[in-house]
Amino acid sequence: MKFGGIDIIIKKGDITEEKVDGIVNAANNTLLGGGGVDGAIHRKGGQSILEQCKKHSGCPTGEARITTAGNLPCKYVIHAVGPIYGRKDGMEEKLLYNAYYNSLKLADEYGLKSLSFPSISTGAYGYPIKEAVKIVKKALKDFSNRNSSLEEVSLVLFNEDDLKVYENYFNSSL
Ligand code: AR6
Repeated sequence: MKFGGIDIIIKKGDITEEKVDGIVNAANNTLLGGGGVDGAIHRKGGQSILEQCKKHSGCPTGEARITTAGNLPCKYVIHAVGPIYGRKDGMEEKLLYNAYYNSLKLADEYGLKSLSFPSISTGAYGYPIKEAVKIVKKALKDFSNRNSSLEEVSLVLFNEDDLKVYENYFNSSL
């Protein structure tokens, strides 16, 4: 599927194995690591990612910061912070949108051509995936209206159920 000039790929997989210019991490405000996809990225990427994260001194919800990727097969990691569902006073939708949109902007600033996202906020942060996918599609569509370096964006889901939710919604006319 194509949004503007960007190929959108939806697949099942482990984002730490993506051989792309950049992967996005579902981080927290400290940027100092955690569980889930964040834990996997820091474990496989090694100490150099943590050292660079420390220099950023945290990241507000809805924003993103970039580091190189250490031992991972990609070049950069964009650490984006999604909202904890139910704890942001009705601002969750906007904050999740911003996490995606700001990651895409940062990828463009660094001239990345290929970028892979996990499903931000739908694990430990409890965002219902059927709601989150609507925001992901909107952010990608909106971003594809501007010129950018990005040619390919992959949405990498960790299990079959999440994959189906994404495929169904992206293939629908909504
Ligand atoms: N590749 C792709 N997706 C993955 C992988 C992987 N290797 N591992 C997990 N997922 P979560 P959040 C999926 O909890 O909800 C951390 O502790 C997972 O199945 O990683 O944004 C941070 O430090 C789920 O669908 O991120 C924060 O404190 C999705 O990635 C907090 O969790 C996101 O789940 C962030 O919570």
